[in-house]
Amino acid sequence: MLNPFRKHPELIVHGAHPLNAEPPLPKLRDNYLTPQDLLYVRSHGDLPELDGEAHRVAVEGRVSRPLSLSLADVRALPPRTVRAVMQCAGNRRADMRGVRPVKGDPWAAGAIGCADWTGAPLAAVLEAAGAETGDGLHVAFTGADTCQPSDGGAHFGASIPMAKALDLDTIVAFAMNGEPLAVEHGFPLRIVAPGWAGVRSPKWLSTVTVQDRPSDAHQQAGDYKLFPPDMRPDTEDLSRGITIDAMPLNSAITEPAPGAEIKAGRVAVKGYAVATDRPIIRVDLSGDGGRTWVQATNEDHGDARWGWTFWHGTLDLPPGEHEICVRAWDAAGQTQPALPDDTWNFKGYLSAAWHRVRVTAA
Ligand SMILES: Nc1nc2c(c(=O)[nH]1)N[C@H]1C(S)=C(S)[C@@H](COP(=O)(O)O)O[C@H]1N2
Ligand SMILES: [Mo]
Repeated sequence: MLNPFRKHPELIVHGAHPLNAEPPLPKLRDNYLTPQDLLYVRSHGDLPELDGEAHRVAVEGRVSRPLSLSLADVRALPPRTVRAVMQCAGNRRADMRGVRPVKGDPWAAGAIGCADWTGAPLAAVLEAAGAETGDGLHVAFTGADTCQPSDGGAHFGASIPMAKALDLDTIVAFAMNGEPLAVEHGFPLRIVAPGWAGVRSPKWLSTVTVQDRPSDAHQQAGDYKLFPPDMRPDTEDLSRGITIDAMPLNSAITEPAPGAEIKAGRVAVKGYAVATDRPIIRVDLSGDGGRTWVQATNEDHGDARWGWTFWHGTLDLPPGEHEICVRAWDAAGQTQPALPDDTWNFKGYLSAAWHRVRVTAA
């Protein structure tokens, strides 16, 4: 079913139309840079198959020279490669379902990946268009896809504030790990807004508009908001929602798998941790639900401001049932909440409590 889009056959498919799928966690942990066929796919509508030569991106709004850019035009600008995590605001939502029901697909911890993205800085595109760049302005994007009626029905749209747009690491990307973007990842051009929820990185980019307010599109104005814990679908009040931009500190166990039956003794545990633009300074592992902890080993990947950290460790587990937990710490000394209850919200966003995996040792 995934073959037309060359995705890995082992992806876990949450829905085929629109296509939403994530890789199995051990596979995700095999490569520091996620191969494109393993990157999760989050879509709200169709997957447009655009013509790489004919497609144009309109750059308009508060600009003195409106542009109609081809892929070749973007490739002609000085290229920039940014190592960055792409992560859905709904990553790990499944963990919140145990607290109370949540809306949306039950993503496990695989709605994330890390890649070398190559493109032109969005700032260079804005400069070529003679864009106004004052504080308070926003850069709004639309994609060529049409969202499901439940997702607003119109073209996908989102925006970022001007300061994020001018960060040289925010790019109009045409390649992932040196390969052209695949159809499902936005061919020919997408935005990569590093460290921010994936929704701020529109795929199949078709318009870039400089304006004095955030995008009116459903994905910006009516969705991807963090609501307070007392709110329910029938009391939804957009004015009490916080726009989700930067992603929180998070970590996950990729091995062993939930429910695994393992040999008692020294048990190898592996996973990832991520903290937007802060380094991960430590990762702790517990084999007893968080009563006692040991330190994991962070693997060295060089300095990548927007990258993730792979870690591994061992736990001594006697025969019996165990709850393995992980928690990461960032360079500001912050760590994750213990329970999904601590941050539960009815849309299941920013699920970042200690990741817990129950195993049986024999
Ligand atoms: N045009 C368009 N861009 C989009 C989306 C979409 O449905 N349409 N989904 C967004 C969301 S919510 C996420 S998490 C990322 C997912 O990117 P990926 O599918 O390449 O992993 O794309 C974002 N950009
Ligand atoms: Mo997302």
